[in-house]
Amino acid sequence: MIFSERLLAELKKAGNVAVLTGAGVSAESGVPTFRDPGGIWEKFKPEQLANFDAFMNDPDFVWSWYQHRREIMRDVKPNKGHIALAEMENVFPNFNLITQNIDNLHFRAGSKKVTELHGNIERNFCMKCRTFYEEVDLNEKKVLKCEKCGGLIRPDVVWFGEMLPVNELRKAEESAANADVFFTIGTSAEVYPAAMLPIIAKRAGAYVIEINTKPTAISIELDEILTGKSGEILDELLFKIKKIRN
Ligand code: BJW
Ligand code: ZN
Repeated sequence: MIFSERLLAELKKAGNVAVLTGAGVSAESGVPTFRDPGGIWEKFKPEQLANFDAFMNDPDFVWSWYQHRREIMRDVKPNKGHIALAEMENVFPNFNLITQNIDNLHFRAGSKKVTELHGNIERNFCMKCRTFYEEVDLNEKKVLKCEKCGGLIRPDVVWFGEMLPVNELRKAEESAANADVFFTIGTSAEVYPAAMLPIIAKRAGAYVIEINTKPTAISIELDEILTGKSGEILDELLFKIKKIRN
């Protein structure tokens, strides 16, 4: 991949770099994305299963769906993209990694500061008394009940119609507004408010780059599009960055 002179110049001088990642970043690890054809979301749309009403209508079904996805996520490894992003934390004075992903792969790749906008699939909590349950047996295919109050236990992820965690969203918006360079990587940019972040960065004067295998809902608003797999592109980009920032 050939990177533009402009991109390299921006990266050479950047103090504040922010990155928004989506499911595409984990695709090369083998985690299915939400809106690409052929995935586990072909039969059930995210809007149908990732919401409160679906859970209340059939908690066992939605719970077993999350257990199935936990199994997939447990068995995969971070890819070159996650690893490059973890290394970038050490290169730029202020590097903010914001993710919509719930799969823990950024942490497992070594990133220390990660802002998780849509929660984390490894955590669960009681809907009645909010007791947290970090580890659950993946063989439990029926929804679990709280040991303290008998309430239903749900995954600590953000469903459609639910608020994003306030502090995380605020941090993400601040990082976007303060960024010199902003990357939006492996996300279709169809789900709000996360999809606003690249636009916030752009309006505040950042140089905004998209990395994706195909164009997205916001591509035309951005400064530069790098088309291809994020694992490959980020690995090459990190190599360049290390050279120019030496
Ligand atoms: C590759 C690749 C490779 C593949 N390399 N790239 C404003 C306007 C309109 C609607 C709204 C609005 N504000 C709020 C809404 C409503 C709603 C919303 O956005 N709806 C839209 C669908 C229209 N938003 C919400 O409800 C949010 N809450 C909220 O706003 O609260 C306040 C409020 C409430 C009520 C009314 C109004 C306001 C909550 C959103 C929660 C999203 N939750 C999910 C599920 C999480 C749990 C779980 O996983 O089960 O989060 S949905 C799902 O989508 C998941 C993802 O994080 C999210 C984004 O998906 P992502 O990551 O972009 O994945 P894909 O599959 O879409 O894209 C993958 C991309 O990768 C593609 O582009 C590929 O090309 C690319 N790719 N391989 C590089 N190797
Ligand atoms: Zn409880």
